Amino acid sequence: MGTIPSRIAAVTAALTLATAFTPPAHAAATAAADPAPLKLVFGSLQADDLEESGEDEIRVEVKAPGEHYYAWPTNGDEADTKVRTCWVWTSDAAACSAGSTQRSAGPYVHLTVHPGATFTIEVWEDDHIGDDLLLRVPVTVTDEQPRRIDVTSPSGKGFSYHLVARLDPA
Ligand SMILES: [Ca+2]
Ligand SMILES: [Ca+2]
Ligand SMILES: [Ca+2]
Repeated sequence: MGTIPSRIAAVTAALTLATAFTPPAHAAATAAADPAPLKLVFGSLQADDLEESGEDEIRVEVKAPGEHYYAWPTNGDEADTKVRTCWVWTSDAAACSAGSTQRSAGPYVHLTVHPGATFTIEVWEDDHIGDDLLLRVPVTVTDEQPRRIDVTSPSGKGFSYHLVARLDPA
């Protein structure tokens, strides 16, 4: 995929784009009051079975209509991940299983969204030939609270990742 400098540029752009997610026109038109914005809080990402042998090199991206950026790691690189590693961004939102090795995931690019917005979280494994998609989570933001995102790789892929996140009041 892209070179590291272009990834850093993408992350820098994302930091300014993160607040650009806006409610769709119909939501703005029908809401009596402004819908309360929500923030995407990443909890944890656990590698139960790797895509490669040894270590997977992983990153998290977020895509929305007209937007695409690298959410983690924020240095534009990938995180070297051994089997049973559980990356923890936010401990009270994490769901690491017993026997996993918890590691602090450090910072991620924060996203603010409004009810009615849609976005997709993707986890990728860096590869020379073509990066491998480990997880894809489409999210539609609703007023419903609490909003929890809990997804595992489809079975039969030869790898398994478990991502947990939530939407909190911004
Ligand atoms: Ca590898
Ligand atoms: Ca790789
Ligand atoms: Ca690979």
